[in-house]
Amino acid sequence: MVRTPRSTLPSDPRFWRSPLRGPWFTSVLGLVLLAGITLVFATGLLSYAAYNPDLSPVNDKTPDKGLLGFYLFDWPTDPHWLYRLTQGLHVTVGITLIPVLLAKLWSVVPKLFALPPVRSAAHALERVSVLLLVGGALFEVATGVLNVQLEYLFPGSFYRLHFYGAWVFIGAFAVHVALRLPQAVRVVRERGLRDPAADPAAPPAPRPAYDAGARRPGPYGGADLVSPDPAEPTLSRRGALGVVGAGSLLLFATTAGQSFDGPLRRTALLAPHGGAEPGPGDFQINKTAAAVRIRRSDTGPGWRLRVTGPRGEVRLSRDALLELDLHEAALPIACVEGWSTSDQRWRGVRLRDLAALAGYADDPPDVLVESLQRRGSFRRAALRDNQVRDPRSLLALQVNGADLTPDHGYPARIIVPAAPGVLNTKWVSALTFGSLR
Ligand SMILES: Nc1nc2c(c(=O)[nH]1)N[C@H]1C(S)=C(S)[C@@H](COP(=O)(O)O)O[C@H]1N2
Ligand SMILES: [Mo]
Repeated sequence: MVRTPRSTLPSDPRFWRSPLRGPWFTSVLGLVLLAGITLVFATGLLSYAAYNPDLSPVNDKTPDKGLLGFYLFDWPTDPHWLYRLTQGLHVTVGITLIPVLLAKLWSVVPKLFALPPVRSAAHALERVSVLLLVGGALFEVATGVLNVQLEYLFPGSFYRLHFYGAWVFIGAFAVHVALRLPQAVRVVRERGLRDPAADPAAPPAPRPAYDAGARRPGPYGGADLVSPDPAEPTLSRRGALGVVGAGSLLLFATTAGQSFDGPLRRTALLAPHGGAEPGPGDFQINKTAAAVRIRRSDTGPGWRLRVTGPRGEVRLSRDALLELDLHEAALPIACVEGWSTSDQRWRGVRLRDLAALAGYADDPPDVLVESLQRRGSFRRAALRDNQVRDPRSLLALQVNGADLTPDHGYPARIIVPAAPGVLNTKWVSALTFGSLR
């Protein structure tokens, strides 16, 4: 056999010599991504709905979303661990998919350089959609990971970037799936999860001829990714999938612990948030009182809770609140960043009892919650009537048998079943019932 001289131009298919590339490898990775990305997108949409963005501008980070809010619904309060599950999946599965995404991109990278760059109008459209697909995927991973790791990197703008980026990405993803799914399913159906190249009894796969005339464009104009001049394999395709899987497993194992307490949490090396404090408040802290400049004088004996409704305003000291009917609820904190706690034993005044104080005896309405925190995001949040009505929704004064610690929101904080941590306002100073109707 006459060896052609090695090519140095990436536009030449012979430049790409890895024997791993081929439709089987790309199809298996593609099918894994199809399942995983669908889950990550769906849980991402749920996360947005869980913020109650349609209830009040204080909750909505993307007020210009227009039709993209078509699916919003009233986020339920049952099961009480709902957001813990959906957001834990969103972040953990998203991170676990990173090696699969990178391997998939690597497997198709020769197409990026294929010549001619545009063969037809349809091909041009397809290339634009692939640009949005790849760019969108990398953008969503980057903004998501950076938000978890360095939450101050995009003050306020993370939600906009990640939300609109997700819609651009998913549009391109839908087009891509429609074009490629039949082929991927066929390849994996025909060959199963066993790479035929690894099976000595299998007939040799047909080698595409790469002289320009004989090069048949595939159904979408691309060559079939198999190197015409492969290097000696050092790893089988299944072995390569194993390496990708091991990478994913490593990320999973160093992320998933953030959804659990105890020793498991210490395995969450990639989830840097929330130092716990010793004692009854021994669970994650998102932002400390010092970090958001809560002053001791703000939370001392002079603190009053303002409860407002049609009857006007009531002011209550902490002692006065402790005189009211106190109730317990076992509820977790579940943050948008993916970490969560197990159920903690909260004790405090029911929101619906406070609504009654404000003049809504039978039919508690929405409420605007304000913190005494002066700067920064999440110092105000709106809760929907179904959340106010739930008997487990509390203005908590104590947790796990002791007063709240300053970092967990002393003198009083909100805790609502199934809601994202963002709605569990700490250092509460005012509740305004019915203002959002
Ligand atoms: N006032 C105020 N309340 C707040 C926040 C905040 O920044 N300011 N952060 C929220 C977020 S994002 C989360 S996840 C929870 C975390 O509660 P924890 O620190 O007690 O675990 O508090 C919520 N309450
Ligand atoms: Mo959070």
